[in-house]
Amino acid sequence: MLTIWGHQGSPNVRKVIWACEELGVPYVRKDIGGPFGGTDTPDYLARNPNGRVPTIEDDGLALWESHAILRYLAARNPGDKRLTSADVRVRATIDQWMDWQCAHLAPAIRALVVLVIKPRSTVPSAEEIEAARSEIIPLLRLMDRELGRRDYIAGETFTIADIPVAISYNIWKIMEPACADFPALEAWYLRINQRAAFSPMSGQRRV
Ligand SMILES: N[C@@H](CCC(=O)N[C@@H](CS)C(=O)NCC(=O)O)C(=O)O
Repeated sequence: MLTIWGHQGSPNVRKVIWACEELGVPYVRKDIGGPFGGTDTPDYLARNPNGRVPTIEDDGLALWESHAILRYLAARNPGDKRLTSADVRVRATIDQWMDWQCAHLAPAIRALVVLVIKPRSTVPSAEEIEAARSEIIPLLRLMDRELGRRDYIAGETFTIADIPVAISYNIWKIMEPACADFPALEAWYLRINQRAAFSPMSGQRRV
């Protein structure tokens, strides 16, 4: 049985849970990190020397970094290409969007989360919030343009590339529920919300 180490409040853990749910991979999840702590113990560090969540263990393999885990899960059963593709070009496009989420979208969203959601001793100024928003908006506009050309972020089918970008967009929606400036992005997000495996992930306010 595959084990997921990590608390459900973590967006990176939620990516892994979502992929397991999509693929019907049985798993047990152990609460660690965030309010649960425990990522600095020798036992956990032996599995993940980076001391972050998520980590998975699967039949003797310990693996960390959420996107490496997503790629592993998508390729775990060679006969099952539901979340990836046999076509190397499509796989490269999937990788491109996953790297983009990690390098650009997630840090921009996180900068706003730190201002408006995470508890702080000082109230952020309107200028600080607007500066953080202005880093995110061009990225959402880019996604909106791309999703105007196809149904999913890396092609015409749902893949592991949709998971990180949808997790980030979910956090944006929590912070900006009234924002409807991106029609293709919204239509994609509606499609994503209809997936059975997404429902347990959506509506969670903890980020
Ligand atoms: N690049 C890593 C980032 C891992 C990461 O920073 N995880 C956060 C939670 S989203 C974490 O472990 N924070 C400390 C904690 O929750 O205890 C990944 O994608 O897995």
